[in-house]
This record gives sequence, structure tokens and C-alpha cells, in this order.
Amino acid sequence: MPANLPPEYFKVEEKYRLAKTPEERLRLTEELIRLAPKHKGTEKLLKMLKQRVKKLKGEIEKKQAKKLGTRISFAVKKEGAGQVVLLGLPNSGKSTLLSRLTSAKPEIGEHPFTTTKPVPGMMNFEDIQVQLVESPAVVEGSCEGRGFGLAPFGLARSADALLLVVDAGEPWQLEVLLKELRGAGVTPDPSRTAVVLTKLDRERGEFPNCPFKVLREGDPSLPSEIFRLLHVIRVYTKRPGENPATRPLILPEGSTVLQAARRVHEELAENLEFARVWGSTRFPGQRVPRDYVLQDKDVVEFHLK
Ligand SMILES: Nc1nc2c(ncn2[C@@H]2O[C@H](COP(=O)(O)OP(=O)(O)OP(=O)(O)O)[C@@H](O)[C@H]2O)c(=O)[nH]1
Ligand SMILES: [Mg+2]
Repeated sequence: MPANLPPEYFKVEEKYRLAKTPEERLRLTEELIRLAPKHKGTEKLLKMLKQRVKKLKGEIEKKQAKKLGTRISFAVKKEGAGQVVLLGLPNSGKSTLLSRLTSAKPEIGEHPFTTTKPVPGMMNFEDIQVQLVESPAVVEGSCEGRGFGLAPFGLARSADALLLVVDAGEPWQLEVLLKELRGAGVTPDPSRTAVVLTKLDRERGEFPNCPFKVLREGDPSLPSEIFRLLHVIRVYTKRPGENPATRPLILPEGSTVLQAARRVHEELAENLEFARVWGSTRFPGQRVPRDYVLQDKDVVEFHLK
């Protein structure tokens, strides 16, 4: 059956072909739908046009979400030995976890979306502090602009480590979280990411296998497990004949004696001949070369040329 399209239809179609933005294309497609006569012969055409409208709307929504995500700056200034971001679905227990591990007092609510801005708190671990930051919730469709849009992913990207907070009674939450992260182009590094199960009273059976270490709220080893995700070491410097510093230098894992010296002072690094190390060496105070790789809790004494 012929479609019998009016001449205006072809004019608008020509404009559509020249249109540059999805907004313009959407407007013109809607006009085409209006102009097309409604009968059996145009059924297919109308179906195609309606699908096109849906696709364009999706495109526009994505574009807006990107704009929103970059406009709302959720950045939190880093403090302490590293920054760990808590990501999770609404009501998964992020604020409760944050309030248990730090002295922060986030609002804890029965309703989803209680936390609307990132909330930082400092977690004590032995002689140092680690910054934990609760992100506003991730929802299904966050990566396309729903909820807080891309803002949680911006936080996740700049974090030193991630905690994926999952309600133990709703293990499917992890999949949604990972799907949204993927959609936003964030790939969590399994050596810097852990799942934390909350609401353990709601747990039903084993948690499914996943590429991340699964930790449990309330576990006394939680602070040390979180510290390990940062991949940093504590190094205490000392001068000959004196006690080691009480506050450690925080260095990336794999740092050498020379890199530790550089952190103290460029000049110290330049004049460094060797060091003595207590901790990771075979003997206390063992003499080591400048490229000796330090370990967590080492004490290092620099000796100059
Ligand atoms: N059953 C149970 N409920 C809990 C537990 N811990 C927290 N809750 C409840 O879970 C709800 C949500 O807790 P929040 O810590 O505010 O969750 P959230 O992830 O920060 O939520 P949003 O900020 O809204 O995304 C509150 O009503 C808490 O009282 C728990 O161990 N067991
Ligand atoms: Mg919260």
C-alpha cells in the first residue's frame, strides 16, 4: 500500500538529514510523525520514527547526565594516608558503616537517598588515619544520569581505593553496582577494591563468588584490610643516635630508600650514600644500598656522603 506522504514531509526529512544536534533531530522526527498520514501503508514508517525518537531521547539524556556530572563537583580534598570511597545502592548501609569506622556523624535514614553529598570521615588505623568518603548512592541508571548522575563515579575515579557496600540480604546489589561502574567507564582494580557486607542480620547463605575480597561490617580486621587496599607503606626516619620519628612517612608500596630520602628533602637524596634499616632487614640496623626496597613499618637511618 502506498504511503502517500505529503510534500511537507519530504521538506522536513531533508532538514532532518542536515540537522547537526540530537535535539534538532528529535524535534524534526516528532514533526515527521505528525506529518505522516496514519494508515496501514505508513505503519512501518511510523514505527521506525518512534524508535528513532526513543533513541534520540536516550542520547540527549546521556548528554545531559554527562554535563550534570561534570558540573556538580563532588571532589573531596584528600587527607591522611589515602582516600577510600564507599559506593553502594541507596539504603545499603554506607552511612552506618562510615559512622562505625570514623568519628563522622552522617545522617542515617530509613528512606533511600539520605546522603546527598559526599561525607568524609577519618578512620584510625594503628598510628595513622585513612580518609573514608561516603558517596551519594548509585542507582540503576546512574551512569545515564539518574539519581546523582555521574557524580559518584567521579569520586570513585579519583579515590585511592573503593569499598563496594552491599546489603548482605540483597547480594544482587553488587551486580547493579558493577554494571553502573562499567557504564560510567570505571574499572575497579581488584587489588584496590573490596566488597563490604552490611546488615549481616539479613544475610541468607553464602555470598556469590566475585573478583573482590569480601569483608564484613564489624570485623575487627576491617581497618587493616582497608589500609592494605591503599598499597602504601609507613616508614619512620631516624637520625643516628636518636629515636625514630613518631609520625611515619607514607610512601607507595615498592618505594626505595632513595625515594624515602627524596620525600624528606631533595638535598638529602642527592647526598645519600647508604642507609641503615630496622624491620625488614635480616639484622636490625643493617646497612642497605640506596635502591633497597622498604617495607611497611621500616625504620630508616640515612647516611650521607
Ligand atoms: N537490618 C539492619 N538494618 C540496618 C543495619 N545497619 C543499618 N540499617 C538500617 O539501614 C537503613 C539505611 O542505612 P544508611 O546507613 O543510612 O544507608 P545508606 O547506604 O547510607 O543510605 P543512603 O545514604 O540513603 O544511600 C537505616 O534505616 C538503618 O537503620 C543492620 O545492621 N541491620
Ligand atoms: Mg547514607
